[in-house]
Amino acid sequence: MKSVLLALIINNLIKYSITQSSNLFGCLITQPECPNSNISFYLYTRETQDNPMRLDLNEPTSVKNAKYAQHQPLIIIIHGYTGDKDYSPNSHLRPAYFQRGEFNIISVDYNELAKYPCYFSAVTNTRTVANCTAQLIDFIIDNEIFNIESIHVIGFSLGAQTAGLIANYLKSDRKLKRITGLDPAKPLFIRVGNEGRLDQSDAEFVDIIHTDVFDRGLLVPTGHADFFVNGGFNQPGCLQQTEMSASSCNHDRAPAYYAESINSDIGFWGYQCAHWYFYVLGLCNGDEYTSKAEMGFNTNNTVRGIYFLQVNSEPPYAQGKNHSNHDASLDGTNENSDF
Ligand SMILES: [Ca+2]
Repeated sequence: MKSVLLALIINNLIKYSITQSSNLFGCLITQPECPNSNISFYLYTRETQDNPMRLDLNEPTSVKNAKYAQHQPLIIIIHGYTGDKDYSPNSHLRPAYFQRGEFNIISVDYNELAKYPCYFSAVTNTRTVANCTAQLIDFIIDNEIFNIESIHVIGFSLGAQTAGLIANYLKSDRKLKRITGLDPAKPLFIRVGNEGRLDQSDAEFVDIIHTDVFDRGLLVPTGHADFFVNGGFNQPGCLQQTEMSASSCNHDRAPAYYAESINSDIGFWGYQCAHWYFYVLGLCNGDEYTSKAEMGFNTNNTVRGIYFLQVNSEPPYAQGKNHSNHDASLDGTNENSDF
């Protein structure tokens, strides 16, 4: 029996080693090659938001001749662990963008490389996802479909770290205009250097929203502008969630807040504080002498530093410039929260 099992294992290892490696859990570690059959790109415009076009560099005309919205920005969205083109943050962001107006949105889909329970494999695969996304961006710029100034990359969780890695693969004279990191993933990214994760060297402007720093997200600020919502933990309303864990809820609020910011009249305004520890010690507040900055869609690319803000427990989350309910206590409670 043991020899049969061993033969099966060896047979599987040989089979998968031809095109990609896989362990007994079926976790794929893809070959580092682009284009890659496990990484897909879908273009959405307002007109095609329910029927996206596949962009495939194996067929360059699919990229060159795609029906882009002329003279509109290009937003590239990268999902995280267990995600896909229709999962968070795509499900939050695309409808919000198209509610606002016309955009070109490319959703990266690498679901096959990020399946549960394969987190370690998924992290390894992000290098190839970043490489293939960089290849697509280079092609788009080389063929003058978009200029680099009009490209904004947004990644959630593992996708935020992937967005940062794109910088490692773009043609050497190129730097992305803006990367937004939505609660960049923490596991396996705490001890890596900046070349292995999203940091402010990866784009002209890197803004980051932190919502789950005690569990799935990173506490360390690595952008030009880092926004810690409710201190970056215990998002109001998440303890009452029944459909997902509190941590999942906290983590998923980052794309929810960004999506709301796209069409918000009052906006998410944070106030500056020199350090997260100063915030939790209660040394910072949103008084009139403190610098303010808007989080999300409208974040100005000149913003620098660390900002804090409170939100409501349910949509609309934004509280505008109202910081009167600020409470930096570690349990995250404040007058407007419901726990
Ligand atoms: Ca980096």
